[in-house]
Amino acid sequence: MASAKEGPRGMFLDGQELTVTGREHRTLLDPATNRPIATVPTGTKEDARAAVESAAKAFGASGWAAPDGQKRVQVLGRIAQALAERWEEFARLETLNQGKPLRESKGDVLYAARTLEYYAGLADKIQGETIPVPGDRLDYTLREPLGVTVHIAPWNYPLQLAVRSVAPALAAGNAVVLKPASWTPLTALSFARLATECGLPPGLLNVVLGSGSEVGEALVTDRRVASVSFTGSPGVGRRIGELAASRVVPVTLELGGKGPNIVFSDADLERAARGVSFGIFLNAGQMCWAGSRLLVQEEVKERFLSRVKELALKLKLGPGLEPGVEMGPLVTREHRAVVEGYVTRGVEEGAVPLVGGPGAALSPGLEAGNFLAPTIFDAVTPGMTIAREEIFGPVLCAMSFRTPEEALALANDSDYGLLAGVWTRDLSVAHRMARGLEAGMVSVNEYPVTFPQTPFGGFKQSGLGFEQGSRALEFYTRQKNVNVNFAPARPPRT
Ligand code: TAP
Repeated sequence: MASAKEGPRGMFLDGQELTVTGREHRTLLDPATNRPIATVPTGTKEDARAAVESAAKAFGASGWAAPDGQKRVQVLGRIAQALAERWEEFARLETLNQGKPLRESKGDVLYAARTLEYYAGLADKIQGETIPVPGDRLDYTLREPLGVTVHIAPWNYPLQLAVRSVAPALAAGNAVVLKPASWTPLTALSFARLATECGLPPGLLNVVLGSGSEVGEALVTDRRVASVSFTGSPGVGRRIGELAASRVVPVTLELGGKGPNIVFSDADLERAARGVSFGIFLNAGQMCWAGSRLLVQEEVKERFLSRVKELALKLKLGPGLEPGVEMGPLVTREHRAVVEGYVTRGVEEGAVPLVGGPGAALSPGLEAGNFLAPTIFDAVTPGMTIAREEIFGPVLCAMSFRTPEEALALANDSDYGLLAGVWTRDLSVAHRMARGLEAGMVSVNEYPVTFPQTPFGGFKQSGLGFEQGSRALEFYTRQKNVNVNFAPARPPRT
């Protein structure tokens, strides 16, 4: 079990965690108390280069990329099973480092295990096709791994989002370098150790630590790196996209969101209220796919909001490791200050807090942590900053609409397009909304939801490409066309 303190940890290179002394370190803090929990070395460009070197060597020498994929099926399957069995250790570590309630961390760990299991099952099914062409020819395609793939992960789902792209990359036969977010590297390090114990050859999964601007950019610009999978903020995503474009390597960008959760008056309103509350207060709202804009049909708005308000007031805030806690702290003091800034801005621009708001009181005992009361704003208009920008905290912005057309126009009036929710009993409305919504994912009568086998990605500023699902494997392979002329040899000219 993870203790309340982890002590020094190191980078994971070439199959080993290297705890070294005499280097610059970062002290990680428990978001619930701001007490130190572990130290990790601050990586440099040289560390990034060493991680890529380790991956490049392993890609060439380990036999991992063998076309039949049998070893990959077996090893990834073992990792999936071990992670599921050891969920508690990983969940406790995630909560200690990131702050979310233990039951959410448990869900994240089991989701990661299921993702590994899913891609283990596909690792020996990566195949090309034969293409009919004229004459005595056989034309076929091969799908080959790319080589060294880089994965840059955020802090809101540290393990789950790292595994989401690492699993298909490994399943396709690549060697991986993972850079977790600087504040939340612990589960990624433990995962790399677990994978090695389960038989993953050394060098196939390297975890390099350090700042995005130094280590992240050194990885993206390394000429041995064949692809970049990035999950994080739109600004950094654009920068990574530019760097990757200058080297002509493929990228997936999973960026932000401003999810509309649209409630029609005919919906099961109790179920919808619970879904809306879950969709914004889960993970203290630190989710790209948070349902942060509530659009509710005018005739039920007052009744509906009062129920969501009741649910918000009942949420038990506290340290994620305490039993019964439903909402944990925000990840860092700095991030809490950003979210508080949005709450203040909301009031300045004329929104009305129904719950929470600037300086909202917290239960005694929570002062030392990064806790923030859930906030619900009414009287929000589409032009307000809180209606347009991603807040990444427990802040719900409510607006109303009269007709499905008006709901669509409001929902689509955003730079983002990740997940949109629709709550109705009318199938015709549900499908028409699903067609009209400018979002990479639409969920009807539950929010949020995704599975390892379904694509996850956004439109507009929410990203480029997608993760998850069987077709995500295509991103981690390259296609080669082979043409064979088998026409009989002509008799030699005399
Ligand atoms: P970012 O600041 O963008 O950080 C994400 C990762 O990128 C971290 O590992 C970070 O390292 C690294 N990074 C920062 N600058 C970099 C650079 N110049 N080059 C290469 N890497 C760099 O995001 P965040 O604050 O951790 O996460 C919040 C944002 O992520 C939100 O906008 C949210 O919507 C988005 N997000 C999106 C999704 C999906 S699936 N669309 C999922 C989760 C989060 P450091 O930690 O060292 O800065």
